[in-house]
Order: sequence, then structure tokens, then C-alpha cells
Amino acid sequence: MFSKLREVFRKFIDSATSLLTSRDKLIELIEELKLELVSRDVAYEVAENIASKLAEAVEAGSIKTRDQLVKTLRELIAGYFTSLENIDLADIALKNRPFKVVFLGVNGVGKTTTIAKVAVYLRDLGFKSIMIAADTFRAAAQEQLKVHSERTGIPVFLGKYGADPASVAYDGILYGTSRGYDVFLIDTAGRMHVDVDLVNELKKVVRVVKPNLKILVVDALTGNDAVEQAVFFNNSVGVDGVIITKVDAYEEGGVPLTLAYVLKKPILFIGTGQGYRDLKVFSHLEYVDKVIPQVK
Ligand SMILES: Nc1nc2c(ncn2[C@@H]2O[C@H](COP(=O)(O)OP(=O)(O)OP(=O)(O)O)[C@@H](O)[C@H]2O)c(=O)[nH]1
Ligand SMILES: [Mg+2]
Repeated sequence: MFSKLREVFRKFIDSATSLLTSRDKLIELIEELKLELVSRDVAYEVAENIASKLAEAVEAGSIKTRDQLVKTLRELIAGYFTSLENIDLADIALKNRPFKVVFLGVNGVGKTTTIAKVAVYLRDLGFKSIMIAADTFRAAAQEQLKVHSERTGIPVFLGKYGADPASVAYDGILYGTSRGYDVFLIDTAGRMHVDVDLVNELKKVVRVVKPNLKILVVDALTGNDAVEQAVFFNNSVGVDGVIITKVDAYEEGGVPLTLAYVLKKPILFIGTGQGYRDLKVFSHLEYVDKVIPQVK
């Protein structure tokens, strides 16, 4: 997980440690760091911000030891996350009954699996969830959610292939409300290339459902695409928070940082495998620990 980004920081810290007394060489090294970061899914604007803040600290004379360098870097990276709103899913679910979440995301990112994972996570905390299959665009989508329902024991409300997704979502909420469910997790369609039709369809779902949260699911392995998708969905439909999937297989490392910086929305969870409990609450402190380990 994130091993290549960790390697970039490790190399930088090692090289910089021997150059701490040579300001000019250190500044040169920071320029190199910037390019290395960009090669690990850190967007250019983020890398540039890191480099300039680091250079400022050097100019100000506040980095004289390796420990200070590590501390400065850790605080810098953590700072991009701490400015974001904190969304605790369970907390919001407790305060909102019914609690309605619409999941957004393009094809194949792991959206449907993630909905089942979130349902299991909430069940473990005592919530009664129902999944609603409002992806009526592909016949297989209904079937997939049904399979997750059978495997997890989480109930599902299925729509008809070709039906209006907003009305499926609406009917699902009526159905679940009358049966005492408190959490509604709504799957939506995602095309390979998001288009105007899809955006209008999603907007309608949002208008009808009035979700407490709109959660975007992105696949870490798609790198910069994940960030582009996030910006697109946020600008067109609106996004409250993000779940990043397939982090177990993701070594580049920059996606969480870039998402936080560019999208400015919190990351709620990361997907860490194919099992239903392979979903972890995202902790930016753990992320920082992974990419810039503390000095021992
Ligand atoms: N390794 C790993 N695989 C994952 C993770 N999340 C989802 N997957 C896998 O990704 C594949 C696609 O997942 P789906 O949930 O069907 O994705 P989707 O976005 O709903 O896809 P479509 O509805 O087909 O567009 C499945 O094989 C999942 O098991 C994860 O966190 N880690
Ligand atoms: Mg799906």
C-alpha cells in the first residue's frame, strides 16, 4: 500500500539529510522531489505546493536536522487533510432517520461491492440497511446487487431493467420505510464515459431521494483518472465524500493526497480487498504514517 510514494519520501529524506547545511543544494533537491511526486499520482499543483512550502521552511531556517525535516513533511501532508470537513458515517446515520446515501461512480470502480461493504459495516454497528438497485441501465447491475444481498444477508430492493432510476430509488425508500429500515444505500448507474444523459439521470435521483450524503466511489488504480472523475461528479452532481477502492493493490500512493487537495472533500473509507469487511475508515494520520514514517 502506497509503497512507491513512501520510497520517494524516503529517498528525499536520506539525500536531504546529508545536505542540510547547504541551502542551495537542498532547494535543488526539493525541485527533484516535486517531479518524483508527480510520477506517483501526486497532481502537479499539489507537488508544487508541497515543494514551495518545504522551500519556505528551508529559507526560514526551521529545518536543521533530519527529525525536523521529517516532522515538517509529516505536518505538511497532514495539513491537506485536516482542513477538510470530517464525515463520520455512523454518526450521521445516528442523527438522521431515515439515512439516505446515493453512491456515484463510473463503471467497474467497485461501487456495488462497496455498497455491500458499507451495509455490512453499518450492520456491525447495529443499523438496519437496505440496498436499492437504482442502476437500471445494465441488466447485470440488478443481478450483482442481488448476489451481494444473498451473500451478506443484507436486503435489497430491485428495480426493473430500463425503469426510471429515480422512481426505483423512491419506491425502494417507501418499501424500506414501511418495513422499518433506517439506512438506504442507493446504487446508481455509471457508464464508462460519463455523459449528459447520465448526469441528468443522477441529478433526478438526487432531487427525488434528497440524500443525506452523495458518496463518490473511485478506483485508486486509475490514478489521475480517479481525480478527474471526482472533479467531474462534484461539478455536475455534487459530492460530499469519497471512498477509494482497491487500495490493497495500490502502490503509487498519491491519489488520497491529490483528492484531498483538489476535491477538498473528505475520504470516508478505503477498500482494502474483495471481502465484505475489507473496508477501513480512512485515517489521514495512518496515511501520513505509511508514506512518511515517524523517526524512531
Ligand atoms: N482488490 C480489491 N478489489 C475490489 C475492491 N473493491 C471492489 N473490488 C473488485 O472490483 C471488481 C468490480 O467491483 P464492482 O463492485 O462490480 O464494481 P462496479 O463499480 O459496481 O462495477 P459495474 O457495476 O460493473 O460498473 C470486483 O471484482 C470487486 O471484487 C477493493 O477494495 N480491493
Ligand atoms: Mg455496479
